[in-house]
Amino acid sequence: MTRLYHQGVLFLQSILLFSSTYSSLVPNTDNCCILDDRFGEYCPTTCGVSDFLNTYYTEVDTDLQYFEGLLNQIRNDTTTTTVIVTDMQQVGTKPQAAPQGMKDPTQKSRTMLDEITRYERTITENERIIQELQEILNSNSQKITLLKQKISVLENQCQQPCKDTVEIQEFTGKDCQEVANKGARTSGLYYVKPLKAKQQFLVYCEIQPSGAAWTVLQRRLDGSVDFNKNWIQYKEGFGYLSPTDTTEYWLGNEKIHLLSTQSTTPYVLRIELEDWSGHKSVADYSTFRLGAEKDKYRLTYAYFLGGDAGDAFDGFDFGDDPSDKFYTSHNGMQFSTFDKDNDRFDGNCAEQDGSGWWMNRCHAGHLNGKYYPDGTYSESDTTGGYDNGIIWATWRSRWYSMKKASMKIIPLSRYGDNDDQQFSKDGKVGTQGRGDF
Ligand SMILES: [Ca+2]
Repeated sequence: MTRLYHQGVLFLQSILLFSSTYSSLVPNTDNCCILDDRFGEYCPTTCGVSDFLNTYYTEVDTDLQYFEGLLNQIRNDTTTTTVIVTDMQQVGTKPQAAPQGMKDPTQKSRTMLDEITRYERTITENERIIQELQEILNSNSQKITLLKQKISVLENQCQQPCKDTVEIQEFTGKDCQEVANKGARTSGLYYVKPLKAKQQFLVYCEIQPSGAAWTVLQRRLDGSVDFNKNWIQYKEGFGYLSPTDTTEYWLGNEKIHLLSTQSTTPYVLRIELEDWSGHKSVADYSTFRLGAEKDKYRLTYAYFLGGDAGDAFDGFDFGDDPSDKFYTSHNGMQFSTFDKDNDRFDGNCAEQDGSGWWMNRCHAGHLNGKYYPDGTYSESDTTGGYDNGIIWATWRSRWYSMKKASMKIIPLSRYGDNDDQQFSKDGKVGTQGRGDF
């Protein structure tokens, strides 16, 4: 189209030149600028030119309109091209804004990308959780396997006949002495049934080679049992009996009552002590009896037989008050626990000292007290500043707690058969201790 446009322009220029240079009737190259066969053999006159123009007017007008159309088209194309070039330049220099029609799809794409990213994160997190759960599952599976193995072992054990691991001797009697009288010669656990007892119960019998047999009522040796118990617990007994007598316990006030009052034959009570240096001592009391519960398990005995531990049950003069000895004696005292105050004190001795005992106001001998390793203790070690250890004031200070202590009884008739009497006949009493109540 560009070539046709130029041809049209040259043609118009030729016509205009011809009109302005017409001057002669004889056409030649000098006077006729246009020698065109369409004008014949003459130079075209004004009319000729007019006819010529009229003849070609329609054609020329058509051509002109055609050329005008071409020009408009070229102009539009040029404008479009300019816009495209400008846009391309802008694209080269800065981000091209999305056409209006592209905004929604782009926004949708971005939203979709955000969603995809979010889902990817969720998937990653879930994969991590799944891995953790898998590890827990594996751990639990291992535990289950171990438990199944243990169950299998236990099932095999359960299919075997039940066997008591604690050896209980076959002999029985109303007390350990009767057990020994029937032939028992081995110390250990025996069932006894005092005359008034409704049922038999287990005790540790300490049987001497001579056949004399002690029934053990109480034992302290390592502090493994808490002796701060209530009335019912002291009544029924607590702690643990063992075939080797290596555990701590209180046999129980009701059992002690049944044992000690079952016949006219009096019992001897022996107190055995050991300090933290390994020194041992005893204190024996004749005709020991423990009253019934209705009399609050009252302690009575006839007299002090002897023993190098001294007669702490008779009280001790601590030097604080002239009445010390009277108010720390134990013969005739009822039993007290923190929940049953039967003492002679305005306060509650059992509660203050954390034990059950035949409290007066309060004590000179106190074998159910708190266990203090190494023995020596002080007011600052206690609650309220009370001497609450395992005390025997006629042998050691009130601020010295025994390493071991025990209480046991034997019929007076067999008392002389003891193989291990540890005191002289005059029952020499130690005086190094000081205590209070
Ligand atoms: Ca009281």
